Amino acid sequence: KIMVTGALGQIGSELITKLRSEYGADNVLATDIRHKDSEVTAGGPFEVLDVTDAKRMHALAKDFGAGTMMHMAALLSAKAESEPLFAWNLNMGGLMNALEVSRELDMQFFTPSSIGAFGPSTPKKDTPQDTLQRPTTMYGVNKVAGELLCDYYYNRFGLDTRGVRFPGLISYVAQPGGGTTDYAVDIYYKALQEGKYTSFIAEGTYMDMMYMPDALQAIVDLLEADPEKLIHRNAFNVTAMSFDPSQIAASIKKQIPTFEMAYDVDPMRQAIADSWPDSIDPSAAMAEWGFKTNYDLDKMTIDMLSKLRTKLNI
Ligand code: VAH
Repeated sequence: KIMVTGALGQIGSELITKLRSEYGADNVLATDIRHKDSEVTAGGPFEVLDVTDAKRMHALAKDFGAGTMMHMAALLSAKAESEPLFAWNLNMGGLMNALEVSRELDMQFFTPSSIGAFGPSTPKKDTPQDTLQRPTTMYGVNKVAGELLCDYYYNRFGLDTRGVRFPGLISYVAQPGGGTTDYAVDIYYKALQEGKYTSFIAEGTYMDMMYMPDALQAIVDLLEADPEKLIHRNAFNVTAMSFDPSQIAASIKKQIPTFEMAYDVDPMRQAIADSWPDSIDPSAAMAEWGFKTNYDLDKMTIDMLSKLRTKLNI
C-alpha cells in the first residue's frame, strides 16, 4: 500500500492515476494540503495533509497500513526563490517528517530530486551522475540537502530510500506551479489558445526535459528495481531530451504552421535556468535499473497538442 504526499501537484496528480491502475485504487492513499474536486480526490482514498504536520502524517500512514511513502509535496524553483524561508521550512521540514515516518513504520521511500541540484560550477554538458553540486538557488540547496538526507537514512537506518533527479517535466493534466521549466508546458496551452507564445526563458537556453508518461514509468521502474543492483540511490540522473525554447517552438510549428514565438525574458527565472546543466548523463540509471524513455520532442508535441485540444475543448 502506497501513501503519496503532494498528490494534487504536477507529478502527484498523474502519479496517483498511474499507481491506482498499477496497484489498485484502494492501495493508494492520496494526500495534499487542500482538497480539490478532481480525479485524484474522487478516484480513491484521499486525506488532507500538511506535510509539516508530522503527527498527522504518521497517523495517516499507520492507519492506512502504508508500506511505501512517495513524498512529492514541495515548492518548485521559482517559487522557492521568491520565498526562500518558506521553501526551506516546507521542503526540508516536510522531507524530514516523511523520512522519519518512513523509518518508524519501515516503509520504502521515494522522493524526487532535480537537475536543480546542480549549480554553475557543475559540468554543463553530459553532467555526470557523481559530480560537483554547488547550486545557487534555495530550491537547489533543498534538493542537495534532500539527496544527502535520503542517503543518510539509507546508510544509518537501512531505510530503502530511492530517488531520481528529474529534468523539466511536461504534462497536460495539472499545470506546474512556480517552476523554471514551466515555459515548456505553458507554450502548448498558449499555442492552442492564442496561436503564439512569449517565452520568459531566452532562446539558446538548453535544459533537460521529459514527458510525464516517461517520468511516471521511471518512478515505478526504480521502486521495483532489484536493490542488489543499485549502486546509487539518491538520486539518479534521468532525462529524455535537451532543448531550448526555439526548438520546442519549431516542433510546435510543424503541427501549427501559423504558430508565432516571442521572447520577454524574466531575469529571475533566466538566472535559475542559466545555473542548471544543459544536458545530464542518465547512464547510471540505465545501467542500474533499466531506465528508458519513449517520447522525444516531436512525439511529445503531437501527444501534448492532441490531449490539450480535448482538455481545452479546442
Ligand atoms: C522547476 N519543474 O522548474 C521544476 C524542476 C528541473 C525543473 O525542478 O523548478
